[in-house]
Amino acid sequence: MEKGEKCLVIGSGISGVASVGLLEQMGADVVLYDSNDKLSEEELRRKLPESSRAACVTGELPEEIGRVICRAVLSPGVPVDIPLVNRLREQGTEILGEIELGYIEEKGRVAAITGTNGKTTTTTLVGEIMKAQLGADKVFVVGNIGNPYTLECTKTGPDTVTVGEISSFQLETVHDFRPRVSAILNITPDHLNRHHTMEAYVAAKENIAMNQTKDDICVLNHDNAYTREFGARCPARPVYFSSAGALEEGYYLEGEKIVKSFAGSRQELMDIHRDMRLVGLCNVENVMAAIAIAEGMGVPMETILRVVRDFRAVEHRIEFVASKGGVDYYNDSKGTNPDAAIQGIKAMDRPTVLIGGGYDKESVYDEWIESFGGKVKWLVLIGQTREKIAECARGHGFQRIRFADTFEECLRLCTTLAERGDAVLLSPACASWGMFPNYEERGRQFKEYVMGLE
Ligand code: UMA
Repeated sequence: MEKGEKCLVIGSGISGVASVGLLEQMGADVVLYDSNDKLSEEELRRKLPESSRAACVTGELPEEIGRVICRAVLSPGVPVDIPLVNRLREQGTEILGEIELGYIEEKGRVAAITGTNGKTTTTTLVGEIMKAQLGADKVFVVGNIGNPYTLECTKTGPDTVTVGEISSFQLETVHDFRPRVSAILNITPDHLNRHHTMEAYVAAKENIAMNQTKDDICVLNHDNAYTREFGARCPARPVYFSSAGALEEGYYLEGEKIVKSFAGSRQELMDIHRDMRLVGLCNVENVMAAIAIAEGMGVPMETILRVVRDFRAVEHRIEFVASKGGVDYYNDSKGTNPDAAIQGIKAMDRPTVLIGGGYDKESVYDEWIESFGGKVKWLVLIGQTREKIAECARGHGFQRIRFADTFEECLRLCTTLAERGDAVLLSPACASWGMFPNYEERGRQFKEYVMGLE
């Protein structure tokens, strides 16, 4: 980058603020812009360190600023087809995402994980495995998990590993990003309000491997039609995992055992009950993917299995909170789409009072409702999508529905409805936006309420 190059950062969330920092270190002349006109320029300035010289703009971006911008860095939440971005693209401004910007400064090896569900658990587990091998100071866990890549990339070196959880939003704006090992854990409909079509969503996910070559590895789910088929045209060497049946080559579940099979040699790696603290088939898949990724990154199997054995659930992902009055409470606030929420229900082994609803991402709820399979006793609905979900549930013959106007009312209702021996599961199949700033806050409020129960 040339010194003094005019760069625009769109979005003043954690990615935007970190991008400003990196661009300034790179010598750029930066404008931080946020389209939210409820934010003042002063508020944007306060998000930046005092040393920053970036100009701050909110609301409409004046045309004279737009015209002189050479590069625009998009925060993940900024759609690539809004008028401002289209205008910049048309005038020849380079458009890149925060992940691509971080990658420019990457000096070590990268493992990158995407997929509709399981990303956070798999990324965290791979991060732990890499730390066990290299030491905590040589591993950076970044991306959608909540830690911007641009905050960490300048600390990388030839002996470091970056493990990235990369969302489809982030993959729309990569250009040269090339992980040594990539993974697409699964693809099911999600974020269709942003990507518009399933084809566009799948294409964004596949970008994770677009710069890879046969010297690299792409770990894929053999049980998912999209990812299985991608293996045939993937530029990297595909390595499959499956929880549905034996594979000639790959990692798979056979009875209670995770098995590795390559070049005619079969090895039983671990027992999913005895050697795993995570619950649910989705987590068996996450563990298989993590094993495949870590082996691809050159970690000895002995180290991998040692870490897997000790690894506990990630916060907000089918996380056991507490048992109160004979009722088990589970926080699956990260169940932000129907497919993730299906995994949440599948992991329950008792009658369940389920909390659903939230922000409308134009999802379809039929499969989620069908997965209730007699296990869900009551469905307590909140948020923007509650009517839509209720209508869908009734259409499937499920009538035990209650509405709540606030989260607190919802939690009180759940404690009344749940009986000794039941579970209460927060797994809403919707994003939290509208009622909460993010799913973490929704999960935290759930846990706080549960811990306060007698
Ligand atoms: N904004 C604009 N113009 C727009 C849209 C947004 O100016 O057209 C502004 C908003 O007013 C706001 C800012 O952009 O001030 C927010 O930017 P952002 O939404 O990109 O939020 P960040 O704080 O930078 O967080 C992002 C990811 N957010 C999203 O993808 C929506 C975080 O993922 C991620 O952890 C973080 O970068 C670090 O990489 C969250 C998420 O919900 C967890 N991800 C989705 C998911 O997991 O389903 C994909």
